[in-house]
Amino acid sequence: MKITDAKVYVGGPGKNYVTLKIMTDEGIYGLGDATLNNRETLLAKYLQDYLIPNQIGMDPRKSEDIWQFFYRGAYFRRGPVAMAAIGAIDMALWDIKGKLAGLPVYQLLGGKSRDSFKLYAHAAGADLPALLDDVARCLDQGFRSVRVQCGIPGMPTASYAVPETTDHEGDFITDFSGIRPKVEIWETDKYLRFMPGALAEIRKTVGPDIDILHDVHHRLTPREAAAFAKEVEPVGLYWLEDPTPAEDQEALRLIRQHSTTPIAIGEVFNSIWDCNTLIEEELIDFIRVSVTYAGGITHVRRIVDLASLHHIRTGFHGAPSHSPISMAAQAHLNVWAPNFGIQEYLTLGTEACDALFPSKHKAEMGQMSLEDAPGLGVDFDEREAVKYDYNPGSHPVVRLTDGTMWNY
Ligand code: GCO
Ligand code: MG
Repeated sequence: MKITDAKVYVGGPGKNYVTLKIMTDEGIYGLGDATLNNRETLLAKYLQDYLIPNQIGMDPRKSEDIWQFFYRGAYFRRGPVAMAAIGAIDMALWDIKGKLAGLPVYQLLGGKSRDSFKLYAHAAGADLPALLDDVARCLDQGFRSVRVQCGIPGMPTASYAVPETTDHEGDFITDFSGIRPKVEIWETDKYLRFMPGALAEIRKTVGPDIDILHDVHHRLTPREAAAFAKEVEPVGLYWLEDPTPAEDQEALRLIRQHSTTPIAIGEVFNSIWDCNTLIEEELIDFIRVSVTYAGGITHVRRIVDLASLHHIRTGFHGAPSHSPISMAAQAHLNVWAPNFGIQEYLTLGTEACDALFPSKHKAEMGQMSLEDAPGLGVDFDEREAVKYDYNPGSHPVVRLTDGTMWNY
């Protein structure tokens, strides 16, 4: 069996999804997602100019050897662009493998450990009453686990993932007005004074049975994060996410020494080498990698296995940047993983998105379940794809009040 060709498409409804389609001489094709938020065209170029020409003629069943070829063979290893490209190829090869075997991918991983798995939603508000309304909206939709982000009183702009106004709608992280980012101003002191009380208020409102998650988005120093994690212990958070910049694995030691609040980290990690210290020293509770940014099913499975030796559960990244293809790849891992924790889920299921990526997988009442189709169980409609083009966008950047650049 041979790979005969591969194509890359960029675009989608409200998102620049980067979709890879690998064709074979047996008529079976596989689909992968290489969407890297706000850097999408780089992935298309990298795949088209370097990886696809190398793939033609390879046996698609040798997914391990192909993974090693692109990882070791690149010499300049890792990084988000390289790993998302390998990730897309790897997903597509598992899709092909499943279709060849006539089995859903989870069966190739070891079968189901659960029939459906828990999802968490995002709630945000420009102030606490608006946030509580948004939490109520998530609970009405059936979610029992909600990530909460709140505007901080006195902060001159909205903080991470929070809308400027109380009457917002949709995904406001990426700004599609152009490539130049808006500037958010961050004030740590105001955040540290306000957020613990807000989290306590949310717990009082929702009661003990709802999982509350909160994302600090890399904004604190290790000492500040340790103090914050300790202070919010009575809230009983499901997790505190990215308390410090993720590239410093050692920073988590201080937080761990001072607090038992569960810590989740890893959405920006590209490989096992970004989280092996965190996992082996048991400094975190949830690993947040994604199949797109961390090299596909082949590599993420290794991270999940290492984590399972250390009581660490999965909590894969699922921001709207992921297409239904990588969300399905993660879903197959989620129904299998003995150490599954939770899955981030933002409603992808608009009519336009469903038309572009037809699938029968179901996400409802805060749970996701998989249809038993061979492979990943998601298709890609090329007639729909021609409706979309690349649309430049950006995240905000963050500065302190004196102008110093800070972490988004
Ligand atoms: C999350 C993340 C995202 C990122 C986004 C960046 O927890 O969902 O923090 O919202 O900000 O993926 O592109
Ligand atoms: Mg996050």
